[in-house]
Amino acid sequence: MTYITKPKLHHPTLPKNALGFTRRDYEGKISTLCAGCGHDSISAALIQACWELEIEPHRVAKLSGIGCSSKTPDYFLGNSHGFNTVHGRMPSVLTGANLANRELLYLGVSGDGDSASIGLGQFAHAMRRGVDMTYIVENNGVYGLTKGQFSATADQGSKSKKGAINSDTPIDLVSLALQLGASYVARSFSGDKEQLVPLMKGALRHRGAAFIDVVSPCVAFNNHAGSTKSYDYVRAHNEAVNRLDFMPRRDAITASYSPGEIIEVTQHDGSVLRLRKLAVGYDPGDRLAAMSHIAAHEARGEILTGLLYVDGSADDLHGHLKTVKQPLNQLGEAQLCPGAGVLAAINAELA
Ligand SMILES: Cc1ncc(C[n+]2csc(CCOP(=O)(O)OP(=O)(O)O)c2C)c(N)n1
Ligand code: SF4
Ligand SMILES: [Mg+2]
Repeated sequence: MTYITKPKLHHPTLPKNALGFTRRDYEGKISTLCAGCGHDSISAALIQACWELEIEPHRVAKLSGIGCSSKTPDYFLGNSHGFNTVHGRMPSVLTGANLANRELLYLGVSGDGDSASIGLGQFAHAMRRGVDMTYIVENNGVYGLTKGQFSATADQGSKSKKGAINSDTPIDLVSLALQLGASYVARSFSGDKEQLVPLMKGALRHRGAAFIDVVSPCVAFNNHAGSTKSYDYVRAHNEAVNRLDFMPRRDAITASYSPGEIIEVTQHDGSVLRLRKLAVGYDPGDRLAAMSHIAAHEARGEILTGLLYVDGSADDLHGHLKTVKQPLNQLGEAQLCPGAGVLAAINAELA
């Protein structure tokens, strides 16, 4: 957490949206993450998406768990509601808040450790229940905050900063979200704002469980198999400064590529990601086809990005439970306690 706020003064010529807000009005505190961390690029994309959608900041509730990724809601939408929950528990707290007040826009920000390790059960139930939310996982394959242990999304065979090899099979959250019934499922890369901002805008406007897996390189701990050179680099350069907890300054990785194209992105550790952007003619309306498409590309070592699946007519948890439209704190005593007559009628039905 940082207590350092940005200056309130805005340049008078900054463009404003229809609400009269500049992008600066959607910012938060100054980030304390490592320079070049992919998570900061995701925060910037969220700021852009909310500004472009002309969302009133006070209508947003941002919730997160624990991790570098879960710290990021402090760095955007400083005028929105926020709640930093316990590790892996963001989905249940968000579900409760959402059921109590459906008038807010719910944004859940999490990490791969927060959602695929300790919070896997919570993630699964939020998806299958269709909680109306935008669920973003800032996926770096490690527990960044606690110094780089493998998360459940780490590639099998990848090498940690300490030299340990990951022998476990990775969890693909996108495939899981599809299987569990999420009605908006997408994947992107933190450094591809061109793709990420529209995906976020779509998710924020979607009714139901919208999930975006964002591959987000960790500049400090994302070593993988084949990155021996970078492992050596980190070891050679880091030993002397470890005690100071110093992270070498890096530039955020960016990627620009067209639909249908494949791009190889070299991460800070020298490892290479093969991102494949969905082709223009791809039909995101077929859940089963999306699942097999993802699996086929995964078998070729490619990470498929884009809007993988959307069901525009999906209902959400409120629809399933037939809840009242009014937020609970606005209900009067007469609605909350309908009286002995109503209870007697219910009892009579059960007799
Ligand atoms: C109940 C509990 N268990 C373990 C921890 C320690 N812990 C804090 S953050 C974290 C992992 C975070 O990883 P991830 O969600 O991937 O976030 P990142 O830092 O990589 O963005 C762990 C294990 C904790 N805070 N609470
Ligand atoms: S440790 Fe990794 S995830 Fe955490 S702030 Fe640094 S680069 Fe980002
Ligand atoms: Mg992580």
